[in-house]
Amino acid sequence: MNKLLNAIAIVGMLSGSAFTTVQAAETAPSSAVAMSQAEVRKIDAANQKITLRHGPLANLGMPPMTMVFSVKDATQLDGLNVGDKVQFVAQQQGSQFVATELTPAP
Ligand SMILES: [Cu+2]
Repeated sequence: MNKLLNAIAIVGMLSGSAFTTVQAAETAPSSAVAMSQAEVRKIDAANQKITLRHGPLANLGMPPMTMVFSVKDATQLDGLNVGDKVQFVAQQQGSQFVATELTPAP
């Protein structure tokens, strides 16, 4: 009886640690590079802004919507047109949202 209980306890510990390892492996890469999908609605190169209809932003906990993002450099908007499908990383900096890694969707 004791041997059986020990065996169950060991299995429990093993599966518990395996679960923890899987959780850690899944969390690390997705938070490092969270690419989001979007469609270009408006481009304002003079003000370094782009309006995107974006999908869910997992890293910001934001549902799909249309909103304005800033870009660090107007050259990130070069070659983009209204209606283009793009991917980007959404970042919140204070009260404004910044689109980085902005590239046409593959
Ligand atoms: Cu949004």
